[in-house]
Amino acid sequence: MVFVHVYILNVMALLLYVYYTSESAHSPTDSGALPPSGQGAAPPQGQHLSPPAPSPEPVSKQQHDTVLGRLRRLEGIKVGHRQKVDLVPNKIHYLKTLSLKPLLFEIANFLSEEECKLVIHLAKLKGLQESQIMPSDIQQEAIDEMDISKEEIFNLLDYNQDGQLQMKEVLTHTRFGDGVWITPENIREIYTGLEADPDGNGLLSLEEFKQLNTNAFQTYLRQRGVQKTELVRNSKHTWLYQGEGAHQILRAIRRRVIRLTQLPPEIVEHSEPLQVVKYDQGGHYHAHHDSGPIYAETSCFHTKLVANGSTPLETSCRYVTVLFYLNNVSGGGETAFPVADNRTYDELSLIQNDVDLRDTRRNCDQANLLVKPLQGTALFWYNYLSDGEGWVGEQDEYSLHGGCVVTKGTKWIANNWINIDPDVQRQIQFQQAVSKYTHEEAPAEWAVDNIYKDLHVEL
Ligand SMILES: [Ca+2]
Ligand SMILES: [Ca+2]
Repeated sequence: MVFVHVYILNVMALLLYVYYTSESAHSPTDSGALPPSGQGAAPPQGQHLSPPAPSPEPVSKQQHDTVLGRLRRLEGIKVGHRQKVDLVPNKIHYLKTLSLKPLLFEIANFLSEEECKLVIHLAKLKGLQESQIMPSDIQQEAIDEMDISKEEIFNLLDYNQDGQLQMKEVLTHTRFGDGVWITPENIREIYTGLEADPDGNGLLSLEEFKQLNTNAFQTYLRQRGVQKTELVRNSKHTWLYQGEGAHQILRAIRRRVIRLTQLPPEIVEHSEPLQVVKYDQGGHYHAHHDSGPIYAETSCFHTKLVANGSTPLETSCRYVTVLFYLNNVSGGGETAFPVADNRTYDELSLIQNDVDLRDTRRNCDQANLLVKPLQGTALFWYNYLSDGEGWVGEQDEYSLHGGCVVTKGTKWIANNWINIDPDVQRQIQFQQAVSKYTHEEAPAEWAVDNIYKDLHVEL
């Protein structure tokens, strides 16, 4: 039910945006729902909503140093730069900078062929599950329970405030969570099927919008039947435990990731297990962020147990992604970074006329950066910027990426995410709590699969 959660999260984020902009004393003539200037492009997924939250009691640099250390962050220098890294004895690896926004590196031969084969083998033994199940009506019910008027939603969507919803404004709205991926053709199909646009001008007025259910688009498509290729992601995955007692190769990969990222071993050791993903021919994953934006109210899945009270906004707090290619793919399956090193990031400009740059079934060829899968190669990038104090800062929106459609053969990858709470106090409390249970019987709620239960980790 992650998608329900993510959907609500985004609606909440939009509402919070209204709240923050209303609070920030613009002139009373401001609508409150729009950013103060520029393109009028309030990011639909709520990025830019508010500055990252200052910790209630800011932790001094000294405290960082004594408890977890300041987080090392590698330097990219410039695109194409190569630096030696010491990962395994008697072997030289090079870290090649692929982009600075996001800070992204490629490491050839990070895994040996045997290691790749073994990870695939272990994943098969474990069994893989569909990464995305068909959406259900639960989402609609959840939204119905929220007290948001149609006018409010319309105003939030109508970024250019012209009283009409353009195609791209509708498309960004439909990108919440793991639902059906909606294309411009779908929108036209839905307008016709639901007679949603009786004046036929291709735009939705407030009156036309009011006639639709909040989730009318998804509901319509589900009722007409949805193929797996029409979902946000079309793959199977499983999780492999990497902690103490795990297979020696999985342990070795974790240690190598620690050397690569130079992040505190205790943080890496208590991050998510290894996710192994299989894309069959025709599989894809449209462009997305691995972890969400951070607002004052945001909490992380992994530190929820130590956080005081619950908050409506949660995300996985994946500071770093390390992605491994486990095989050579016969056709397609590149990793696309549509806006890598773009001058600006603007969610709405990702959709131009009928071309949606996030669509990895159609538009990978227009991505700023494409990485071809090559067995053993690892990609490593930061999903968050630095806060300037040696800790996790704002989300790096440029880390938007997706898996291009596999046109021939099968694609196997694995992901290691390193989870760090942007609130250093909470991360410290989390580390203290988990280390307490390292050598004794942990209460059930501290089992790895429980800490990461919101990510559906089953070990
Ligand atoms: Ca508009
Ligand atoms: Ca119309």
